[in-house]
Amino acid sequence: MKKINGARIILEGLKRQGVDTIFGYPGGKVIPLYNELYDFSGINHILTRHEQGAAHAADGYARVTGKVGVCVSTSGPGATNLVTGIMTAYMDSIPMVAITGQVATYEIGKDAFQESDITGITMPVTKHNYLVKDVKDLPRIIKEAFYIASTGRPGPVLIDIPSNIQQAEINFEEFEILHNEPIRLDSYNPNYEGHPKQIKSAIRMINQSKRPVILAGAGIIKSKASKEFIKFVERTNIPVGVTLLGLGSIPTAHDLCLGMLGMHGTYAANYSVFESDLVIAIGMRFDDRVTGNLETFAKNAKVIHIDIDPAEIGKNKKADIPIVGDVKRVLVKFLEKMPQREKTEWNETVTKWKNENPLVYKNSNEEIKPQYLIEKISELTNGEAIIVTDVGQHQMWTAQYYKFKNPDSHCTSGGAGTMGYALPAALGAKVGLPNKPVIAIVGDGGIQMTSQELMTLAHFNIPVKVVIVNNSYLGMVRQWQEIFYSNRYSQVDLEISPDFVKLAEAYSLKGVRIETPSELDEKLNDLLTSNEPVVIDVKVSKEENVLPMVPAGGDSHKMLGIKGEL
Ligand SMILES: Cc1ncc(C[n+]2csc(CCOP(=O)(O)OP(=O)(O)O)c2C)c(N)n1
Repeated sequence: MKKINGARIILEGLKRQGVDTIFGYPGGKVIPLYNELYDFSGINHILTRHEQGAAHAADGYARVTGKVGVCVSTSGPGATNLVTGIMTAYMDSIPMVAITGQVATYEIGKDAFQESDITGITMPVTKHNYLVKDVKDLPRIIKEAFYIASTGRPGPVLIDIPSNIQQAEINFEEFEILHNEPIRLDSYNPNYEGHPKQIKSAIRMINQSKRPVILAGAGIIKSKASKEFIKFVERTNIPVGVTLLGLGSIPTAHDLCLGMLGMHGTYAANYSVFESDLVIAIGMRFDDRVTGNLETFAKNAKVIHIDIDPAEIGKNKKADIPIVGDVKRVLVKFLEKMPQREKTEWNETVTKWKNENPLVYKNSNEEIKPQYLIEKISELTNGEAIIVTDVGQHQMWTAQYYKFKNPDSHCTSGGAGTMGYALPAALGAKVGLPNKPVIAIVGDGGIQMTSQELMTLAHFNIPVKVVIVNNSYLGMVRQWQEIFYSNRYSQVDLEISPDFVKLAEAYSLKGVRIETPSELDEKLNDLLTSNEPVVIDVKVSKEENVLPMVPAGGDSHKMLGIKGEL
C-alpha cells in the first residue's frame, strides 16, 4: 500500500494550498522535509542566507501577491531567527505560514540539542500557532493554518513539526481522507459584512458633517478595495489622509489626496484631521505614529471606524459608529446607498492648506539631497514600481516623495519598524511578481543588517535594484539626537562602513556609486531599467532631516519644520 510521510504531507499540503514558492534554510530538524523536497515537483525553494531573510522574503512575497507567504527553518536558532520576521508580519497583518522543525516529540522538554519552545516564543506575535504531535493531524493543521493566515484580519501562523512526525508514515488513502475533511473552527468566525444599520447611520452622519476627512489605511489594500475606495472618495468629495501602510490605496496625486498622515505627514493631512468634525477611518488602527497625542487628535470629530478586526474598534480612539467588516464589502454597500455629495467650502479650505504647505526641501547642485533621489526614482518609474523600504529617514522620504499610483506597490515595516527588512522583502516581492520592477530603498545602516541576502539575489539572479541612501549615519536616530537631545550624536556615526560597491562585487553583483546630482541624472535611469540585480550606493547629504515632524506623543497639528526647515 502506498505510504506518505509527514514531510511529504507538508509539501503536498502546501501544493494543494496553491503554494509554488517557499523561502527557507535547512538544518537538522527539517532534514526529513528537505529530503522530500529534493525530488518534489511544483514547489520552488529559495535558499536565503539567514532565516530572518526567509521570513521577510515571505512577507514581501505576500504583500505584493496577496497570497500567503511561506518560510521554513530548522528548530532552535533557526526558528528564533524567524521571530523578527514573524513579528514584523504580525504587526502589519501579513498572511504568512512559518514552518519550523522541532526536536522529536519524545525529546521535547529535555533541553535537547537545538530545542526551543518556538510556539511559546511566538505566541504573542502569531495569529495562531501549532505544535504537531500526531502525523494524522498534519493535513488538517496545514489547511487550517492557511485559512487562518489569510482570512479575517490576515496574520502569520506558525506550525512547529517535530522531526519524528516528519518521518512518521500513514497510508496515502488515509492522507486523502484526512485532507478532504472540511475545516471546522467553531470559535473563529470573521465578520465580513458590515451591519446595514450601522452603514445607514454612517451615511446620515456623513451627510450631516461639515468638515469630514477620511483616514485611509492598509485594510483598503488588503481587501483589494482600492477601486471601490476611490469611487467612495469621489462620490463623497471628502479629502483623504493616508497612513504609511495605506499609501497606494489612492494615487498620491489624486486631487482629494492630502498625502501621508502622522509623524512625518503633510500639514494638510494632519491639520484637516485636527479641524475636522468627522473622521472616517477605513482599515486603519489609529497607530500612535498617526495620532500623536490621542487627547488632541481629531478632538472635535465624531468617528466612523470601519475595520475587519473588532479588537481594533475603540482600542485607541473611541468610535461613534463602528462598522466591523471587510472594507471592500462595506464600501460596496456604502456605494449602493451613498448619494453624490458636492464639494463644499471645507474642500476649498483644505485645498488651500494643501497648496500653501506642500512638502518642501532645499535642493542643491553640489550634493544629492535624499528627497531629490526619491523624486527622481518616482519620476523614472512613473510611480508604478514596487517600492520596498527599510526603516529610517529614507523610509519616510520615500513615503513623502514617491508618488504611488497603485495599491500593492509599497512594502515597508510599518508597525514593527524592522531595520533589515527591505533587501529580503524586495527579494520576495520580485520572486512573487517577476515582471514588475522592484526597488529596495535602504539606509547604510539597514543594509548592513541583512546584506547577506545580496548572495540570494546573485544565486537566483533576482533583478532587484538596491538603492542605498547613504548618509553615513543612522540617520533617523541622528535626527532625533539633533532635535531632541541637543546635537549629542551618540553611536550613530557610520562613516566606517564597508565599500558597498566592493561588497556587491564580492557577492558577484554589479555595484555602482553615485556621488553628485549630475551623475544621478545621468546614470539612474539605465541602472533602474537594466535586467540584472544591482547595488547603487548613493552618497546623499549627511545631515538632512525628515520634515515636517510631529514630536513623539505631540499634538499632531503642531508640526515642526512645515517650511522644510527647523
Ligand atoms: C532592528 C532595528 N534596530 C534598531 C532600530 C532603531 N532605528 C530606527 S531608524 C534607525 C536608523 C536607520 O539608519 P539607516 O539604516 O542608515 O537609515 P537612515 O535613517 O539613515 O535613512 C535605527 C537605528 C530599528 N528600527 N530596527
